[in-house]
This record gives sequence, C-alpha cells and structure tokens, in this order.
Amino acid sequence: MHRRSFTAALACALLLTGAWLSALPAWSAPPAAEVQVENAWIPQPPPGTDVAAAYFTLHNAGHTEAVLVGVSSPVAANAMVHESMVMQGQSMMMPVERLTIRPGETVTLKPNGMHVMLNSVRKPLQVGERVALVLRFANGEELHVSAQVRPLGSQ
Ligand SMILES: [Cu+2]
Repeated sequence: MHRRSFTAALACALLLTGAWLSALPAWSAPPAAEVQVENAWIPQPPPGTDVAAAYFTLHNAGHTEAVLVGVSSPVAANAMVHESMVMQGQSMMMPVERLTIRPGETVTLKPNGMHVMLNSVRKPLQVGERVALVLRFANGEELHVSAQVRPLGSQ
C-alpha cells in the first residue's frame, strides 16, 4: 500500500519534470497502453505494383506513451512505417523507426504523410478486401488491425 502510493507520487513528479522516460526503471514494465485504431485502409495498388501503402488513425487513450516499433502483414514480405516528405523539390520517404503517441494524442497516417509501406505484396488486392495488419509496440503489445482496400485515389 505504502509502496504503491510512493510509486504513484514518483510517477507524477517524473511526468511534471518531463523526465518520465529516462527515469523509468528497467525492472518496471510500463502499464499497458490503450491504443485504439480507426479507419484502417489501403488504396488499391495500381496493376503491376507489388508495394502498397496502409493508413489509419491511432489514438492513445491510456496514461503512458505508446511507441509503435513495427508492423507486419500476412500479405507482405515486410512492412514499415514511412514518412513522406518533399526535400529540394524531390519527394522522399524516410523510415519512422519509433512512432510515439503521447497519452491523449491522435496520430493519423494519411496520403502524403505518414504511412505503412507494405513491400513485396504477395497477391493483387481487391477493392473491399480486408487485409490484416499487426502493429507492434515497444512494450511488447500487439494490435491486430483489419484494413479495407479502397479504390486508388481515395482520401
Ligand atoms: Cu513509403
């Protein structure tokens, strides 16, 4: 009892000082983050392409930050989070190895912004089809998502 309230007070103090992450002791796993996923979708890739993008909205309803560290899908040989950007007139994609969602924050992956890149997609994706995605977080939790294939050019 005593120890629990001490821990809570410590957590508060750390949050206030902004030192939460660096001061988190290695032996104490953070409580489960409560991340919700909405509106997961994939624009149908043009014929002849074996890459696809996946988009969704993540909302962290928990009290600790959630860090997305990996994505996989049974339809793709590999998947990763990318950020699209324009540098010196060239559009580029940069890998996002750790996507942090703070408590209460909503992050949307959308066309021309962040996306999940699905590489070496094994089969043509049909409009309306649902594609499984598994989101892996730094705390070891996995979130299973069903993304709907929409016509190319959907927003
Ligand atoms: Cu990409």
